[in-house]
Amino acid sequence: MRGYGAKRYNVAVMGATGAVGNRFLRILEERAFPVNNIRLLASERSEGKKLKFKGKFYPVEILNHDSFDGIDIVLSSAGASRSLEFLPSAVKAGAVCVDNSSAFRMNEEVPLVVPEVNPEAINRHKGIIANPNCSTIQMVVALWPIHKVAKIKRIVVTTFQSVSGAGQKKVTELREQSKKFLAGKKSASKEFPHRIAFNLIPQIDMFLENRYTKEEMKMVNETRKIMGDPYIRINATCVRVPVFYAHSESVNIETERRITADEIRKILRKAPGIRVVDEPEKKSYPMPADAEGKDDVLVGRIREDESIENGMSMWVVSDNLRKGAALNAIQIAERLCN
Ligand code: 25A
Ligand code: L14
Repeated sequence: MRGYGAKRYNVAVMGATGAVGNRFLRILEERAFPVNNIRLLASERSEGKKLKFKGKFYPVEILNHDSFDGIDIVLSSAGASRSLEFLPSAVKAGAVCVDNSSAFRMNEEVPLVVPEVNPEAINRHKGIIANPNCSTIQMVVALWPIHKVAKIKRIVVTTFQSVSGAGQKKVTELREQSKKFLAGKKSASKEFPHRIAFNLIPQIDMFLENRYTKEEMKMVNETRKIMGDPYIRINATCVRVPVFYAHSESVNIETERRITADEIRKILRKAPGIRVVDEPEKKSYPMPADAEGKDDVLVGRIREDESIENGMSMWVVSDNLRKGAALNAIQIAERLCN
């Protein structure tokens, strides 16, 4: 990176006008990231818009191959096709890119990083570091401390994913559809394959030949890469739910070594990026409404799976736009600056 060791960095945000782009700007402010200049990049549709950063308005520029002149760090959230097309130009211009899309995640040359799990992988980068899928991030943050002491052999996960994971337009669709539905009116589904208001859709991303969705297979492959264990057996079912922000997951694991629910609570209480919320007698457990806007991954409902030898079930909730996207990427960028 140009100016490595210098105090402040020139940062470009690709997809700055989107749901993740918005969180990028807020979190850079909150964490006082050492920004020298900021450049906001998006499509022609956003030309002329101005976005606020640290109390000042900055114009949105149209993303092109010359956008990265003088840029040290690129934070990208404009989708996989834009990342494939433009990040090579950013790397040529000398920038390091933290990419939120799925474009480079399984590329062997590209580290796939969750700082709580595999921060050391950052050092192997050749200009691009991939930020994992939101559902994968929150799951591995919760499971890594357990894997270290008890070795996880198998994971069965069902996700309950909020609409914001798929962008700002999906958030608007849930809001508008809900209003119309309650008013007894019909409303078309433009963004989702079916009505999302007062419904669940067991499809996120497209179906593959094995009848799983791409999102489900991302959880399998990305988890193995991040945890550095190609043998963990994983089965995922990903479901879209009518929630605006934060993804929830029912996670069941089988471990090699026996571990109790009490031990897991103790380990997770000390683990970075996690808040244990597990007092069922007080009706206390993680919920998306409580995770929205927060940085921590919330873990609760931790209980032994009595149907197998060494099994455990838990419930994991996190803000998909923060830890699932922008926050994790900025935590990676922070390590680049140290
Ligand atoms: O590869 P794809 O298929 O294009 O996928 C992109 C999708 O992935 C989401 C992203 O969210 C988008 O839905 N996404 C990206 N990273 C993600 C992550 N980690 C993620 N989702 C979850 N987790 P988004 O919709 O919130 O943000 C979109 C941003 O991408 C910019 N963008 C799109 N095309 C671009 C581009 N930037 C540069 N060049 C391109 N060709 C996009 O900017 C936004 O910042 P924008 O200017 O296109 O959108 C600004 C506003 O306009 C709205 N809008 C978008 N499309 C249309 C539209 N309005 C009218 N008509 C449209 N066709 C947006 O809602 C936004 O408010
Ligand atoms: O691989 O909820 O980052 O539709 C982007 C879209 C994750 C899921 C990714 C969604 C996906 C997300």
